[in-house]
Amino acid sequence: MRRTVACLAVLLSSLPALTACGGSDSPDEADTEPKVIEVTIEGESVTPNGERVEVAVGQQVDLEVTADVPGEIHVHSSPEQALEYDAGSSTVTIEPIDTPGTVDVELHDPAKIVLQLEVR
Ligand SMILES: [Cu+2]
Repeated sequence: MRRTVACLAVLLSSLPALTACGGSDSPDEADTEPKVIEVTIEGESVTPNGERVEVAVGQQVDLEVTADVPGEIHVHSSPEQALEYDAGSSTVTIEPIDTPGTVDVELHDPAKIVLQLEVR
């Protein structure tokens, strides 16, 4: 049963390249896992600092945020996403982006570009 579910996910993510189902070491399978990126916000200091990160079209991105005060992360996808985080450690999820391109992930207070997602 598990295998069937995994297979379906691979099929959905790799259309229209319909490859044979059943290969357990297909590289496509990794792309269905969420991308996890650590983000640290301390006053004016934000890490990462505008770094480019490649993600697949349709791939979920989880940001593990550690912050000194609560705030909001803006994802300039279409439509835009506003992700609130708490003080301390929390995880926020960027919904999968369906259009290839570069998407800025930023803070407005302080005004910083945290990441540029290269969706391809
Ligand atoms: Cu913004």
